Amino acid sequence: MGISVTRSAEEGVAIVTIDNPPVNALSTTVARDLKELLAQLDAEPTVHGVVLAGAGRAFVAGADIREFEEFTAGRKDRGEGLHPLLNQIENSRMPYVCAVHGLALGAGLELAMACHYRVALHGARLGQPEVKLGLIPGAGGTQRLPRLVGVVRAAEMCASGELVEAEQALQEGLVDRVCSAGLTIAAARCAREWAGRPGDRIKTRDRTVCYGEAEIAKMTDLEVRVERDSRGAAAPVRALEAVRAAGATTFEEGVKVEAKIFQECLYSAESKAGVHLFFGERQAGKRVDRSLSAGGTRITEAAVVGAGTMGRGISMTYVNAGIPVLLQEQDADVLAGALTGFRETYQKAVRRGRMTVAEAERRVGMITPTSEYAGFERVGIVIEAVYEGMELKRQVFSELDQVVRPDAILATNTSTLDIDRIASVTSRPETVIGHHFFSPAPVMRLLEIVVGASTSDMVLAESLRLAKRLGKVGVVVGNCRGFVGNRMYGPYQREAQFLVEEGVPVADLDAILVAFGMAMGPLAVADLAGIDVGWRIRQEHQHLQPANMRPQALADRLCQLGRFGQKTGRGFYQYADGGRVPAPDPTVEDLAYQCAQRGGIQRRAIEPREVEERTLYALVNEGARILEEGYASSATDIDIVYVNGYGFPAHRGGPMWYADHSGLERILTRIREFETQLGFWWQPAPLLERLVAEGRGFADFEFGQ
Ligand code: 3H9
Repeated sequence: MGISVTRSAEEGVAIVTIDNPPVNALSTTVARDLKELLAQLDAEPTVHGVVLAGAGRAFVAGADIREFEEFTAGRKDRGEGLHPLLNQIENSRMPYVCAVHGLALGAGLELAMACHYRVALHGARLGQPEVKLGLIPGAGGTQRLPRLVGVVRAAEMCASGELVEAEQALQEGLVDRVCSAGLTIAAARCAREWAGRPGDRIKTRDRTVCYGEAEIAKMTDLEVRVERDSRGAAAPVRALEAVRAAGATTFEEGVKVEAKIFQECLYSAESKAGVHLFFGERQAGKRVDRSLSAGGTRITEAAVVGAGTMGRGISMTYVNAGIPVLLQEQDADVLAGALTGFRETYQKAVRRGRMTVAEAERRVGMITPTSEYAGFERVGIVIEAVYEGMELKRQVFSELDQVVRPDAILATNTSTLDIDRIASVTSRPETVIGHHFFSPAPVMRLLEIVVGASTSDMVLAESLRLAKRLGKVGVVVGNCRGFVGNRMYGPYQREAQFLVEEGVPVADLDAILVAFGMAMGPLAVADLAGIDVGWRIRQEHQHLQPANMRPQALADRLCQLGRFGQKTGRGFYQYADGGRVPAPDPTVEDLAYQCAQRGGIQRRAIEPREVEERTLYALVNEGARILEEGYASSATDIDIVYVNGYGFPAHRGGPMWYADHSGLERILTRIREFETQLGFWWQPAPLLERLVAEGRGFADFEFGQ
């Protein structure tokens, strides 16, 4: 780690390179060293301009996130943060040119904006992603960005964490030049050129901000949108507050507003949850022997079996990552429908300006439809995505065993079935693994990687690399029914339905959980996924249910009436004309009443608090069992699954983090009460009891302890 200075061929220009692998995080040490070195350069009369650059794959990806906890725990002093460094640069006697390649994020962009000019390499991306960590920019970003791109655009960027490509940054005024090669040379030439024109140099802080009636009106609209979309997270709204100060007051005052909000965010539970998820995601990708995890994937072509919703989504996910796909489907109509679907999706991206026509055509061309297994001998991976039935999947796997090369990965997209039973029909169970994608596959970030009894470490390591290449968060889970996500979702869904039988109207129940921060309420999700799926599974596994288990009477009744959810226009809600907007249906409330009567269930007024506790503690209790049984490597992995695959609010850190921070003792007390009031299925998980007895949390637990 270090900061080096070289002299450019352009006379009088010093090139300062920040070298703090892997992404040049601007730690307090790097900032201090940089400040000292720049002061020395300032004092050198032969230096007339400085280029700031980053070594390796990025300019600077932000402040060092690892330090945040040290600041809040009082182990390290933040001092005035990065402001002295940035002020020194901005007030320098000579021009500073920032050479941006790869990424300029958070404090990296703030550093770049304190420079007098910015030259970016094609492909670079810039942004203020702090909100994803429950923070706002804290080194002048909310004040300098509006001075370069305008208040409204800056507000959008700071509230969403969106990154912009170099070319767009050029159009929007965030960078001054874009080059396709020779970045440092181009930046040094600029520095030389501008050193000779001191009158043209404007400090970013001195640029004017336009904040008239039009901007104020747009900011008001934006605030409404951000408030609605942030699902209870505070940071996006607070980022707007800071950006607004850029329009309403001086730079110095604006910086003070920003500093106050940044400090409040830094100490917030939301920021701690954000940092927990950030490092948790990185950790999740390392659940394999280190020696196997290095290197790139060897997969250059994939095959997908089944062109239903999941098969189509998975094919597009691969193609979007640059991996061509053979798509096998025996039903000619389904296959033709899939191809039409691909074209329409990519054409839509073209219409929205997200893709060129040529790129759309290229991507459609990367999917080769086939009714046979032709070409399967070439591919490095096959992902099976046929209908969820054990016998069908076993048949597909025994066929694949005959046609694919011995070292190819055989992945199943099953969401519940036993991987080992599927693997057992092949002659190479070590190559079989679960790749459980979530719908819509190109959008949802989660990939549950399900390890069977025979799955080899090589196949696991390759799967983790592949997940990253596909832009997914791969979480390794064990082979139990429903794996991590769906196994926990069962009790959550069950309690939601029981609560409706007990008197909570369907729309109220969903609204309570949406207010908590869930992306959708559980009953709207059930309608979206199809209520019949759970109904069929319950029928198939009836023999496994304890005789005295309370039935999911309402869901069963809805299915008996053919109300399967959105696809039939009616489920827990009703949907007008094949639409997707749920409207409350009084019939369902009547049915709930009848189910309660028949089951001897008492109807009563139920507080929102109980709705939250019953549903969320059901998740937590099952999560504790999964953890104790070793089907997840850590509580953090469960959190990553829930935030990325099930719409759990990121600002609450995931269900296990939420439980730890709500207090396990209180949760256990409530679970015991539910067991007494409602039934045996609320029996507390032994791990929960143990952790409470030992005064520990899920975060402290490691399997096998
Ligand atoms: C900020 O800047 C606040 C300021 O406004 C104000 C301050 C006063 N710090 O993700 P990867 C590590 S807040 C420390 O696997 P990729 C990461 O942990 C910050 N470490 O690679 C991992 O380590 P390891 C604003 C960091 O290519 C390694 O780098 N910035 C940081 O998939 C590789 O990471 C952000 O929020 C960091 N800032 O993605 C950006 N960044 O190998 C956060 C990365 O030991 N970072 N590491 O596991 C990212 O979004 C992604 O890591 C990035 C690379 C896109 C950069």
